[in-house]
Amino acid sequence: MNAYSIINNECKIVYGPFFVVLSARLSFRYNQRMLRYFTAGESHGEALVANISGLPAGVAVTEAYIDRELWRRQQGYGRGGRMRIERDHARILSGVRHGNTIGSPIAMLIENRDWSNWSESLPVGEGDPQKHKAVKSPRPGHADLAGALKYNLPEARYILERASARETTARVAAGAIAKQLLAALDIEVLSHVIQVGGARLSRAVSFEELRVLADKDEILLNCADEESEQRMKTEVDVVLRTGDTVGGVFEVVARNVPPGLGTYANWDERLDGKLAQAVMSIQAVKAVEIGDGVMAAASHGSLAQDEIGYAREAEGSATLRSKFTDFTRAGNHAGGLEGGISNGSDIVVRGHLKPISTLRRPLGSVDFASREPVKAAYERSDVCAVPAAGVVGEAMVALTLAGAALEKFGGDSLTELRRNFDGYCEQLRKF
Ligand code: EPS
Repeated sequence: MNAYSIINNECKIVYGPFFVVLSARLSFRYNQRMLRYFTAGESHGEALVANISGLPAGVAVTEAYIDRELWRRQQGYGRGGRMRIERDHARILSGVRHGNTIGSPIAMLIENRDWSNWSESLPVGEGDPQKHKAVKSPRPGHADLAGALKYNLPEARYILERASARETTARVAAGAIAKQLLAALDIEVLSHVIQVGGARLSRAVSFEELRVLADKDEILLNCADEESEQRMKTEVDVVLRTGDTVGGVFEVVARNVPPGLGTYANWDERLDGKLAQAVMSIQAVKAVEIGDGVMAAASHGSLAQDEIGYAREAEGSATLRSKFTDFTRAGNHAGGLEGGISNGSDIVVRGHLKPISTLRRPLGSVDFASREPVKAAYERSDVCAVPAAGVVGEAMVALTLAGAALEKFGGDSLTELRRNFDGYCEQLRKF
């Protein structure tokens, strides 16, 4: 017999002797407690929506904290005119009462202020076709052409509406909830910019400096070193003058993540793989690096690993020690992940962004209708969004770590989660 069926949300593949194994594995994975989230909304539609489900009850959540994260995402030198229109605010519609999660799905709504300029050209109903603003020639590097081919649409308006990085507003709102859960476990997630164009951060930056950056009320390029930040600004000035765009690298650092999140047991359960997918999914990110991954590829094994010591024996010589065990590490080339498992050091994930694909001095393209060569469409855009992408990176890392923590520690209330977490920390201390 060879049959495939979905019964009561449980996937069963029936194929002779494999029945039991496959059935057990699939239903176990399906029933695992999982943090789930998704977003909806178009760049110039009425609003963005974020949904997040699977959080325990009792996590303190404030709209003010979410709005601060949304504000941080809107900042940075090189943003376009749109950011002068929007004042992002997340309105929580469900799942939070009296300042705490209640264990139910959380829904949030973020209005697009720009909608008032688009309500006639992008109506939900049929509207007046004369008012439609078509995107007549696809931009190289944007989703325009691939999307139009895929969805069989004659031009790229609907493609850019959803592919636009405006969508990351909703991810940051969901990430802010995940951060508030992680804060209840003393885990912090922050970011900074380490490169814009050819200008690189010239020195090591402490976690304390990242905290100071996150608290600033004026953000230039979200770089902790002033001299490096000025060089980065010069890179943006050049493209502002020339009608071009510039990319760069952001780094997300997560502190106090206990050793043991994620596993090598199955390829899709590796935490490094999950983090890579989460960060790679951010618009314009073309490479993700964990720790010193890129440099390590050109290095020797003796230099690329982080030697292990023990606090009692290695007094003075050890450089890094987490709060979870007395094992020490001589460095953190691994970016806090070994074998797909967190190892107790800071988790360090870098997102490498290509330059934004909407150029004021447009590149060559083809007119969708005539197929004649033309310049790519230009719509108001940013010329550099690396600091903003860093804040989105924080959100994606926070959501991934919150999911991994909930899978490991479970619990329907924060009290239960914290008890499981504390019990595990006690086990680590006694190891
Ligand atoms: C984007 C184009 C610009 C950016 C936008 C991403 O929007 P608009 O076309 O409305 O000027 O500002 O990013 C945001 C709106 C945002 O909130 O980050 C694009 O095409 O990807």
